[in-house]
Amino acid sequence: MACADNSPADMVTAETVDKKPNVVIFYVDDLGYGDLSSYGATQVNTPNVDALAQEGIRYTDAHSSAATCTPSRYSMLTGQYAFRREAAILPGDAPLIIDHTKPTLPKMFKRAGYKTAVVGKWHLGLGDGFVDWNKPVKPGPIELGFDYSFLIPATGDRVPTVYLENHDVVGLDPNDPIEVSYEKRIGERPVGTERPDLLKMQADLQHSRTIVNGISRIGWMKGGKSAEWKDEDFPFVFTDKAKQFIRENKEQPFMLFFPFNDIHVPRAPHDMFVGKTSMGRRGDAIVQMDWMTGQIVQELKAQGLYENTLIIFSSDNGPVLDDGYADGAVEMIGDHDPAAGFRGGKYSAYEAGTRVPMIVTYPNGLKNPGESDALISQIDIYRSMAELIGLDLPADEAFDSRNILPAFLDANAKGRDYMLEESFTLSIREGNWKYIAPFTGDTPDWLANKTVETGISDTAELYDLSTDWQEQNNVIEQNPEIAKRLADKITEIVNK
Ligand code: NG6
Ligand code: CA
Repeated sequence: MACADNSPADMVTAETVDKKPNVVIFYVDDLGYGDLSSYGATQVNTPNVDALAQEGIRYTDAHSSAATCTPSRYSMLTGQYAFRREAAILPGDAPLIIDHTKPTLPKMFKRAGYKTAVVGKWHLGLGDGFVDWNKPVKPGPIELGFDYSFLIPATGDRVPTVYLENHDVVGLDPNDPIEVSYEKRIGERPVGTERPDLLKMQADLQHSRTIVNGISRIGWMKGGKSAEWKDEDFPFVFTDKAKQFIRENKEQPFMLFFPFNDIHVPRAPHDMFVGKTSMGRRGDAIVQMDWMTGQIVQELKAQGLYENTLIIFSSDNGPVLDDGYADGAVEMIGDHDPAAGFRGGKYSAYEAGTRVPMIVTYPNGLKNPGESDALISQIDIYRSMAELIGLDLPADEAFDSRNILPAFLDANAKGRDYMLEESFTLSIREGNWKYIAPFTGDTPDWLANKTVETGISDTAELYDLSTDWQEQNNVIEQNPEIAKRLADKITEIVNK
């Protein structure tokens, strides 16, 4: 991309344009297709994200690769389907589920000379067996190819409720070591079941163990008092770390993966955002997430990096209202539809499980902004970004990922012709056909208490989204050949 004219001002531009683009991935947790004002929400305003949508490409058929967090993240960072690793939602003391001796998305960026960072929620496991939080915790993101990491080790609702910076728990007092258990109660801290009076919000049994910062969590934790986080500080802590990484690496290309805690439970937005919507904590957490996005985009602009940065904004799975805490999400929802009419939500094989907002901006490189209906899976970020930064990957690296870079740069370009979706079962899209494989396996006990429609059935389902985008009429009996073709396609992918 050289400049025709070489006046001094244009030379500067040419230099910036020739530098490889930075890549920033904003990854919201549990944000539904209908949760942004740029995707039709009216009860919540998301001006910062909407500005990205206005300027870049706004996708209407983009998908997380799974309907829950760990598998979606696994696929994004490895370019392989999570079922190959049987990656399901992980406990907070689980070992790292990505093989750190194999290629990963951050290692791929490093090969091209990038600095890489992850700032936010991890939930991919840490260590290689039992984790001693008082010693350097590894392997983890550093071993996977991130030069810098600042993390919530699992999720906001799981112990340990401490930050992990690179290999170490931040602010830990060696005289007050941390211990974590997912089996039995340990330590002196009160638990939710016994001390509901201490709680900011009541929780289901699973989330009623150790209380930290007035919020009961999944699992028990002992010690580590000086290292405890305060959930309300998240928006400042994480944006500060991200901004610092951007400033420190502005001279060379970088990749920043920014997985939010918001709008996952427990939702505990800072006072600055409380009451900003009529929807209570869940709505206010969306506003907080939008503010954080704006802060980081502003930093990119302040450093003169925005034009040459490709931003991907998306979510790890569909929406859920009640995910274990009585935080008013259900009662205060009003007319808001977090799934924008699509069936299901988080955990579900129906469309709302994985059809999420996705926005791409890249002022120096977008060929065509606007609305795109390309079929896209986040698993394709791996190979598409490799193409963007000029790497030719061996066939066995990220082998489930597809290079669909044109669809990331041009609102009129085509995406995938078919796409696998993971939930408790597997589904597949081919154009507007949606096939859901039958499922007879086990599901976690708590799933029965969720109001989400899982889409699980012991018989297969087929929907024609062109006439039935809400997946109401199973047309499998009328279309046996199509169902067979799609079932065979799943088998082919599974056996690849
Ligand atoms: C479930 C939790 C839920 C949430 C989810 C992970 C229970 C009853 N529910 O096990 O609250 O933490 O895991 O969400 O424990 S995800 O977005 O990270 O996949
Ligand atoms: Ca999630």
